[in-house]
Amino acid sequence: MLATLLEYVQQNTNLVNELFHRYREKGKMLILGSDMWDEFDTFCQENAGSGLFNSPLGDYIKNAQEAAINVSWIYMSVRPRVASWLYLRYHFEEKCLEEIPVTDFLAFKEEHVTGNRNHRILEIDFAPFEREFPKMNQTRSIGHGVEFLNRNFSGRLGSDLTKGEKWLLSFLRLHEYQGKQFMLNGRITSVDALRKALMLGMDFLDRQPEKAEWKNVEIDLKAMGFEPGWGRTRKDIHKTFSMLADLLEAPDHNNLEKFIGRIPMIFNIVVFSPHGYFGQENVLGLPDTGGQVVYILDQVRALEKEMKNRIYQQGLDIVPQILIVTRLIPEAGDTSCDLHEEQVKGCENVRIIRIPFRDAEGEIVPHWISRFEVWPYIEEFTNEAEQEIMERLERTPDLVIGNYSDGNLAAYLLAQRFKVTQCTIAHALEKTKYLFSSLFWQDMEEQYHFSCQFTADLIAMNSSDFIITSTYQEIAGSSDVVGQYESYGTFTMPGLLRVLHGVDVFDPKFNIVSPGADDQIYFPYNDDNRFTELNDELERLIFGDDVDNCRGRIQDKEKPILFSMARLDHIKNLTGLIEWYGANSRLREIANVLIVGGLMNPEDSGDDEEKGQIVKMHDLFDQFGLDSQVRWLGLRLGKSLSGELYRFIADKRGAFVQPAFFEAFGLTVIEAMATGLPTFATRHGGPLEIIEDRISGFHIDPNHGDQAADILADFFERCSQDPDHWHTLSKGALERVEERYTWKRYAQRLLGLSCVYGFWKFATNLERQETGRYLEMLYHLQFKPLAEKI
Ligand code: UDP
Ligand code: LCN
Repeated sequence: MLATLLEYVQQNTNLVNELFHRYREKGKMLILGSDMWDEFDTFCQENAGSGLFNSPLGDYIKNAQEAAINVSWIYMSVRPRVASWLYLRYHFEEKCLEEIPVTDFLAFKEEHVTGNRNHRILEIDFAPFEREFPKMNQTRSIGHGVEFLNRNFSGRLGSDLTKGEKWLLSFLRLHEYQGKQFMLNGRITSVDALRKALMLGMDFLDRQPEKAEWKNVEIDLKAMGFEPGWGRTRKDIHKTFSMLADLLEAPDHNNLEKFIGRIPMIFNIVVFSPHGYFGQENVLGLPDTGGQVVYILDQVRALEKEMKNRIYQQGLDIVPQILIVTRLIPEAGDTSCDLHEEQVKGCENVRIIRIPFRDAEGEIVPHWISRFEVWPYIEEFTNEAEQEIMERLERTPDLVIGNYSDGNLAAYLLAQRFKVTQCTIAHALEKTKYLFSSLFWQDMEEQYHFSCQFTADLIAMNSSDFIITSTYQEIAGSSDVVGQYESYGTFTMPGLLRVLHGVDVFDPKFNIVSPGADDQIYFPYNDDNRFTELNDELERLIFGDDVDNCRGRIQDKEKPILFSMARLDHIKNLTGLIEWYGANSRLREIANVLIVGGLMNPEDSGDDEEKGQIVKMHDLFDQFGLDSQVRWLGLRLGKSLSGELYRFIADKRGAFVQPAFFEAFGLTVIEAMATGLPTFATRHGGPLEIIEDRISGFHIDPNHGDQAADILADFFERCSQDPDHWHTLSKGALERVEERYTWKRYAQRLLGLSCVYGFWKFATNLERQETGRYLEMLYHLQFKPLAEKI
């Protein structure tokens, strides 16, 4: 408790002052929480017996996130618990510690960067708009927004039955498709009439033959006021009637969610994913092109299947449609990104629509551009998309899903125009990937344009009706790591804006809906239906000498293989893995390495970061003499080949390593695990949650490569003595994926959420108008001028 801390500081003035002086003596303007803790630890050892280590101050320093220091003051931010923050300052001469408002903390940090005391800056604060809005308050509820919302909403229905029932009634009248009315017709004009009609309807259905379907009872039910959409079979229609009758009698949150989930609402979906190369083949591994593409293609397949299933059960004959809207790149190399339209394989009615980026003169931008540079193009791109969407769907979509910061901004623009439900998916928020990305944004502006990106993120997060995340940590981190969304709660970009309440992780719009791995491709290594026809090709790629774009020739084919596959970005740290391996003789003795990613020649790459990694990789091969133990393939493998590759490595009792400095989620991690390959993955980001350490894989720390290499060496040494060890980990990985990461569950949940949040949007739209207006200003007055500057 804060009072205990303040009391402790008062009673131990000298000791505390000495400690804070130590921080000042470090001579840094900003100190990270981890460095504060290390210094504190040393100080406590020097002052053994002072009791400081276990004191209230110790608790706060342990949870300190950062400190800013000048000659007189030290200002600190502390995160005592997940998603809970407080700000303190200490005066060196007056020796007093006090709590301060967040604005003061941010202003103090700004002063460090700008050097001036003018604290007048645009302050962004969404809190006043949310005052009336229900919020969760338990950290374990974070990411389970829909459950909370349903409880809250059924409470509202219960407390003001007349109003709630009227909402339901008018909501049920909304649904139609191409002029065909669903659920209710004009005969039912009041809630009482609805109640009576439901009774009559159920009595009538009870008298119908077991096998009766909607078409057999349609005429009678229509006469009572019902239209299609209640169900295909007699049983289903009866069930939906009874659910509504129960709701009208006594609202209950489980029942509400189930009932709303049965209403036919989602027939057409638009999915935005503008940046990178969005294609079905030959794109994975290209710059800015990785998991997001895989995720969306698997997502739409699963969604179409589930939509068809639901529509069928609702008794309707509508063919659902999904449009993926991405960027058209005329200079598309050997990809199909120069095609205007493509059918998605394995789907009936899912298309990729490509819209070009146009410069200020309206000319099409011909080449790939980095995801950090897309901002000036998004508005026009969305305008053109709007026309294309209307031409194809001939109506507004029922749901717009945004992906990554640019796609989410496009989704905001379109959903706002069409007044439809908006879903946000971040995939990977850049803010936490780069140290001090907001405080020192100006130093990174030329390369990253975070001024645009973080503003766009704030707009999308606050405009969307619901946000889907792959893990809990993506929202609120863990006890010692700040969540990706949480980092948008409070931050400052000196000279640009100061965010007091940017996004609230307790907002019920957050829902964890984890993706899966395509089970047609990533299935267990001991399955009967292996792609055996690919064996020779894999043998050649891994061991052969007639392969283009590769380096290294593995000599000892009997050793297990340590496999990693990623884009050759700095953050993926493939070069780090090679360095750990090169320097660890135990590991080199017991295993070989296979790397898939990137290109062989830096000149072939158009991406500076990739070029740097290619050069570094070659240097490491030379430095450690790795050519007989490491194979590096600078190739883009097709999906089937990469699926079979994981299994090939598993056959040889190898393992998969994901060594990234940070990984938002990590599809390769669940792909590897789904094939039964023991997996070692970074503890920074999603894999920390995906893997249970030493049960379904291993956590490794990319900042302590020597330890990571030892963990790997220990594993292989133990497996060579006890082969069961490998099997235990393999089984653990398979079970984990089966239990948590499947696309079927994903699609069911996403569609359920779309219905509930659609209802919620309908019921509370008026309450959210102010936020909408505020966002519009943020977009036009802040975002657009910044984007135009790029
Ligand atoms: N991938 C691939 N070839 C490559 C690199 C990646 O097929 O050279 C695939 C990989 O199988 C996975 C996706 O691209 O499906 C990468 O997703 P992940 O979430 O691991 O990382 P991201 O690239 O999105 O950061
Ligand atoms: C982007 C990333 O960086 C990965 O961590 C995710 O797995 C991928 O998107 C899919 O969401």
